[in-house]
Amino acid sequence: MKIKDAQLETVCGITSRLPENDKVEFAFIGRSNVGKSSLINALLNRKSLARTSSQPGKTQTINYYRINNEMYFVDLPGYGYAKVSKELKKKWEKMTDRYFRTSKMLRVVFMLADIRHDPSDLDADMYKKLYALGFSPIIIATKSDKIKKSQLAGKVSQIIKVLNTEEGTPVIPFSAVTGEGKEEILEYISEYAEMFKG
Ligand SMILES: Nc1nc2c(ncn2[C@@H]2O[C@H](COP(=O)(O)OP(=O)(O)OP(=O)(O)O)[C@@H](O)[C@H]2O)c(=O)[nH]1
Ligand SMILES: [Mg+2]
Repeated sequence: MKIKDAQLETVCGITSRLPENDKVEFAFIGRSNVGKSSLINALLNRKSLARTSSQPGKTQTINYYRINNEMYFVDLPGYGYAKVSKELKKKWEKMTDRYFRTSKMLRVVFMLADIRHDPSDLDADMYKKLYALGFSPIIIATKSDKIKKSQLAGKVSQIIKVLNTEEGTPVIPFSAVTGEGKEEILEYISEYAEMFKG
């Protein structure tokens, strides 16, 4: 897929109404700091369209990036790890939960997990919730540049095991540093965009 145009179109906070988009949405979810915003930048060939930080808890709103006037990438606040108050974490959780439950145009969820670590209970709960809502999340194993090639297959199996993913769920190793996995993810996106086109 060729990215011709990408721009941040809508930003929603805790009390905002969600936009009524008429184009398909692809969402990116995962623990704070796992690399959601970095993945979006990598897919769009942009350095810092989506704001990133080494401090967990950077993305605090639902950010809709309009791509080629045909779809949206939706960046979400992370869960779990951010060093912010419990109350704020709860609010972000409510906000993303409301998005997953009510967005009419959300078609595909990419769920990110750091390739170095076993997914947490929060990750497993998120995967289950998304599945129960009718999504079949595609798993992205992020920061693959941080492990040795020889560890890759084992780490991927571990993610599949701990998340207890449904048969056939793709798990794609990805690195925002080397670009590993980027083309494969873009291929999924163009296939789904075609499939869900009006
Ligand atoms: N080595 C390496 N670092 C990465 C990669 N992806 C992201 N990072 C780093 O991880 C940190 C967090 O990245 P973000 O993209 O801001 O993560 P996020 O999931 O959007 O985080 P929140 O918005 O806080 O939920 C930043 O310091 C990134 O530079 C990667 O593939 N490899
Ligand atoms: Mg972010």
